[in-house]
Amino acid sequence: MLRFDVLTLFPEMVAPVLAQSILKRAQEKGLLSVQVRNLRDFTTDRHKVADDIPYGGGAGMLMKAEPILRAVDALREEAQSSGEEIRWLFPSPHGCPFTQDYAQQLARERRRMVILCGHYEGVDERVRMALSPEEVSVGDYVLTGGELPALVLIDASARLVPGVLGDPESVVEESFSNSLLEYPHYTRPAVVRGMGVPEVLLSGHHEAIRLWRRKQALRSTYLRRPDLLRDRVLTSEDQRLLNELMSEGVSTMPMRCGEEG
Ligand code: JDE
Repeated sequence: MLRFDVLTLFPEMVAPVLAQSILKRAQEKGLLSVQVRNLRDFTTDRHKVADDIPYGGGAGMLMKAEPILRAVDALREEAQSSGEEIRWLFPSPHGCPFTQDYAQQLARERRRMVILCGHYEGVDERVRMALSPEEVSVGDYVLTGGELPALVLIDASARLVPGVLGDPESVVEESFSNSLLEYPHYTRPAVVRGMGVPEVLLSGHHEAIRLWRRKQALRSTYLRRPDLLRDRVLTSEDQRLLNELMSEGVSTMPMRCGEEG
């Protein structure tokens, strides 16, 4: 069972997402367990203050160290009494990049994983000093807090736990796990606003379908993420399919990403 605790000032940013769809079912099946805990419950003052202004001045608020460290102590005691070990995760733009391999590693984790969600402009540095948590970044941008990254870590790892997805093949075949992008998919009806379905997919010819899909995956990867192709050793089949694409003059598509161009 994959086990997460999320420590957050905003449990309502996290809990409702876990109560939907595949993550909900994974918990019902006993394959995933997530406890969302409110950091405000670990404040000691009457007004339950969890943030404060930075020493030295400057804009914005910081999360106070003590409520977080009290929550950490409570979790440590809880884990100790049940003989569990803890892996501390800290979503942050300063962290190591979260990748599919990283998700795979979390999916195999036997320890309890506690995700500390920072907020505001950051967290008092003494939390890092006391805990040396594993900082993990879900991308090179700044968010308002660690709650969305926490959900990203849980979602990306939970779906890799055997039994969470219906069809185990869908995990193996898809993008990144075999470092090619996906081939195009079609479902009924056969014609949508005048657009048909590639003939081969209706043929029932399994080997032809497999080759078409492989070729389309190579085409899509070549056009959108050529970096993924450069780093891999091609099988002779992939080499042949790529050669076919080249001699067909693989039709290029303009790529527009973010605000560039
Ligand atoms: C995680 N990619 C982005 C943000 C933060 C200035 C403003 C805010 C120390 O904890 C945090 C956590 C977060 C939320 O996570 C992300 C993120 N992967 O934004 C800050 C830091 N500097 C601090």
